[in-house]
Amino acid sequence: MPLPALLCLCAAAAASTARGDYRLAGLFPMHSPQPRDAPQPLVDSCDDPTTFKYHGYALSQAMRFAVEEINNSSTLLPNITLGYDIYDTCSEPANLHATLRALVQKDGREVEVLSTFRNYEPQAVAVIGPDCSDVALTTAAVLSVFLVPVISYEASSEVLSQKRLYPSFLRTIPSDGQQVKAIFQLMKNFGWNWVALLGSNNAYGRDGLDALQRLLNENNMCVAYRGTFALNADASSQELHNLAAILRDIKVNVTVIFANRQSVHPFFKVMVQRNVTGMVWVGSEDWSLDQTIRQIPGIQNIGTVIGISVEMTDPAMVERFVSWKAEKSPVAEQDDSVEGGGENGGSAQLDCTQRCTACHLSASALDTYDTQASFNVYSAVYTVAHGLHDLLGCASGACSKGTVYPWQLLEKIKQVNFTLYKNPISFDDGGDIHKGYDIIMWNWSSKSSAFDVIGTFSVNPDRLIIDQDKILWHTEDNQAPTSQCSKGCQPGERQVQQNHHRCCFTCMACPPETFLNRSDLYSCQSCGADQWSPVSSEACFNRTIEFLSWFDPISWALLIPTVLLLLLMAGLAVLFALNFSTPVVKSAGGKMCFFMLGSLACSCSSIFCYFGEPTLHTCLLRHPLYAISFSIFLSCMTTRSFQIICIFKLNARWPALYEAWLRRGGPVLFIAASTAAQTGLCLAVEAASPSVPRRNYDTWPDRVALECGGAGWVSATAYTVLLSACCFALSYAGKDLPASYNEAKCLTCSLLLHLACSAAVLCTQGAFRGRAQATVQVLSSLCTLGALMAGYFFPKAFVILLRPHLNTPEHFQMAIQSYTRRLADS
Ligand SMILES: *[C@@H]1O[C@H](CO)[C@@H](O)[C@H](O)[C@H]1NC(C)=O
Ligand SMILES: *[C@@H]1O[C@H](CO)[C@@H](O)[C@H](O)[C@H]1NC(C)=O
Ligand SMILES: *[C@@H]1O[C@H](CO)[C@@H](O)[C@H](O)[C@H]1NC(C)=O
Ligand SMILES: *[C@@H]1O[C@H](CO)[C@@H](O)[C@H](O)[C@H]1NC(C)=O
Ligand SMILES: *[C@@H]1O[C@H](CO)[C@@H](O)[C@H](O)[C@H]1NC(C)=O
Ligand SMILES: *[C@@H]1O[C@H](CO)[C@@H](O)[C@H](O)[C@H]1NC(C)=O
Ligand SMILES: *[C@@H]1O[C@H](CO)[C@@H](O)[C@H](O)[C@H]1NC(C)=O
Ligand SMILES: *[C@@H]1O[C@H](CO)[C@@H](O)[C@H](O)[C@H]1NC(C)=O
Ligand SMILES: CC(=O)N[C@H]1CO[C@H](CO)[C@@H](O)[C@@H]1O
Repeated sequence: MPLPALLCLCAAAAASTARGDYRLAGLFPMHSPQPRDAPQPLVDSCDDPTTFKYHGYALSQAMRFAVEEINNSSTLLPNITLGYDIYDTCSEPANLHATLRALVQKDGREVEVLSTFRNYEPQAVAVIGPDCSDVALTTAAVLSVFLVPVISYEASSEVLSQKRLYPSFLRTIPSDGQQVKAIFQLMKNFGWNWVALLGSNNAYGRDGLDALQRLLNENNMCVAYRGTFALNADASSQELHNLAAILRDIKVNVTVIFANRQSVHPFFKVMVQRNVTGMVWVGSEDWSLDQTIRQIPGIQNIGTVIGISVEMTDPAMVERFVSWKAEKSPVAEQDDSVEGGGENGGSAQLDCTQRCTACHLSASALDTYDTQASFNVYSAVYTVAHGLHDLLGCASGACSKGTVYPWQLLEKIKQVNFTLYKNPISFDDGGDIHKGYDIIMWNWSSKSSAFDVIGTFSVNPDRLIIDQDKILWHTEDNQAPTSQCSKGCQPGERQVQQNHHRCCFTCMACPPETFLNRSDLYSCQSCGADQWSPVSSEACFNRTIEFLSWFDPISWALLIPTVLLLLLMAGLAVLFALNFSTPVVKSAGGKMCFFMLGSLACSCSSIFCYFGEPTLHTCLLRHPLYAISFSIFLSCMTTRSFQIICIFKLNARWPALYEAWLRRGGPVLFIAASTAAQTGLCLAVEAASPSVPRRNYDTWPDRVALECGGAGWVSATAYTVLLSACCFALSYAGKDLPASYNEAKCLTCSLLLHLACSAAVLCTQGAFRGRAQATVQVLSSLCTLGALMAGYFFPKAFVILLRPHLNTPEHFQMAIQSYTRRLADS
């Protein structure tokens, strides 16, 4: 008779008791609750031996083992003995009853409701248990009034971490908050973002699913379906068959089941019946190690089962536990159990004996789940012992054995930090043990070791490590299945959500000038002003900055003729100075020649403003400088042509007019007036539309052109064109004058070239931007200036240098005489 008969009796009395200096209460479910036809006043729903639960029984033994070990220890609580009361909490009322019994006062008085429980001394200094979250909520709430430490070994619901509500609750199983994080990391690891969530309809399942759904939603993963199933459903339940149909319809490849083992069993039976196959099932810690589910016939076809389980226990503890249990004689156990015997008569004893022949603790009878939970119980007892050890001042060598109030013990327990079989034991502020998980997988090809550890999840900091090689997927190619509502988009494509699920979307390329920032896959962001991007881009690129740089080869090609032209002007000036008294220079204008050359040089030097990055100065200078000095030159030309016409043609008819023109300083006035007009024009236009440096983004997508704004030069050019036309008209009027005074042919060419250049610049104004625009303008200026030089000054220089005999007063005299003769003849 390996099992003491009293163990099968129910909660009206403690199932098992041992005295000691300080007592612990243990709450373990050793029977399943039985439905009753009518409510009965007595809490006796646990006495049916056919509903015996081996798991709870094994846990109660782990508590006894731990207490005995501590009693035997000479270092932990020396000379102090711990006692225990173990209760069978097979139903919620039984659990509450046991909780209240633990609160009976030490001197035997019943539970009192006092205004303060500071000096309240209950029988139990601490409570180990209860098992599941639903009943733990009650116990934790009741005990929080008395601040009696309650350390659960299996209640994992996240709500219990709220110390505001359950100040005296601690646990040696990680909170579901951690488990949910582990499941989430698992989903993320395999890229599953379209999953179904199912749970049992109790606090464990509902709270777990709530937390998981919240975490998934926050991370843009989607729950295709969420459902719960009843705790007491069986394989014929319509609810489960409906769930099977739904799972087939929604076509997810991954289903998370957050449920307790009792309800998962019928669920998988139905899944097997309804041929739901080829899916990944992710199991919560409560059922993922369950052998009975693993042994449902035909379950191998459901696909891959990956589960979360509390970290594996050191086998050394299990071995010691089992060998302790084996050497424990039944008689000794009978002696341990003193209270509550005999109340239920012989029949229960007989049933228990029959039932519990199979209850003998052995390594093979304990499955992984039992050993893990046993270790949790074992650590819970040790936690209390370490707290007491600290409270009683045992560290000094002798323990005080004084009165212990539960709230004092609670404070000490929260601070414990010790190592048990290589497992560090300490608690966080929520009363949760610092502990990680193993990720396990059901190995269909093995019978004995049905679960393979394929990874671990360590907490604080959270880290998931998966050994991909160990995983055996149900898929043919042994590749991880996908579970996504929509396949990911190509790089640079944004997601356009199709329904209320963020995971279901179509893809749309980001237009040019925008890019997709990977931190927001749903919208394209625009690039900065100095950046560009092609279509479907994930980044912006800097635009190339474009302007006519000094170091550009084209610049050299333009600068060399400019400099040559300037040198030529200087050379001409020198040549004219040396031959200042010759008639050619005189006829060309005398002193005015230098003025003309100077203004041409000014125009020419405006070309330098086109090189380099445009600045405010160069932009403001380039057109006015050119236009004004070029107008000066043209005005001079016009005056000179007019004077020659006067001398030869008008002087004869109206000599007074010419006299007055000369006396009143006509030439100077005209030049000044014309220059002032041009200057005024330039100023007005600059004021209206200032030519300041600006960045042109519109011409090219990938380049930014640095230019000078404003369109003032058009009117300035128009004015010079007008002047040229006058000039041309006057020189044309003198086409029959002596050759030395006759510039008509050369000037016609030059002025026509000027007009052509101006027209070309005007016409191509829109076509060329940036560097090309500057080049065209420089080229046009160069042509115009070169042409005028060639048309006006070169013939004079030619005569001075190569035809000296034509450059004599005699020759000029002759030419004029022959002209007047011809005039008189005609
Ligand atoms: C406690 O000590 C007794 C006697 O020394 C021994 O029989 C028993 O196995 C010990 N218990 C544990 C749990 O070590
Ligand atoms: C499941 O499959 C078996 C054999 O393939 C078939 O006999 C049975 O009718 C199927 N059950 C359902 C519910 O589809
Ligand atoms: C334990 O008690 C025994 C006898 O009562 C005594 O000899 C021993 O010194 C005590 N040990 C400690 C650590 O108090
Ligand atoms: C427990 O103690 C160890 C060393 O003794 C220390 O490293 C660890 O941080 C402590 N843990 C807690 C939670 O205080
Ligand atoms: C699954 O079990 C078989 C048989 O026991 C074993 O050979 C195999 O190594 C196991 N697979 C893994 C990944 O551990
Ligand atoms: C489920 O897996 C199948 C086969 O691997 C695949 O074709 C299908 O797209 C997957 N479904 C989802 C939602 O990812
Ligand atoms: C993308 O967005 C994140 C967060 O808004 C920001 O820190 C990051 O700099 C952005 N990346 C680019 C390339 O703009
Ligand atoms: C783009 O330009 C910014 C500022 O103008 C500069 O800091 C950055 O380094 C440039 N990026 C590249 C890739 O050249
Ligand atoms: C419950 C239990 O094991 N009690 C024992 C504690 O240790 C003392 C002395 O070692 C024993 O006398 C108790 O029976």
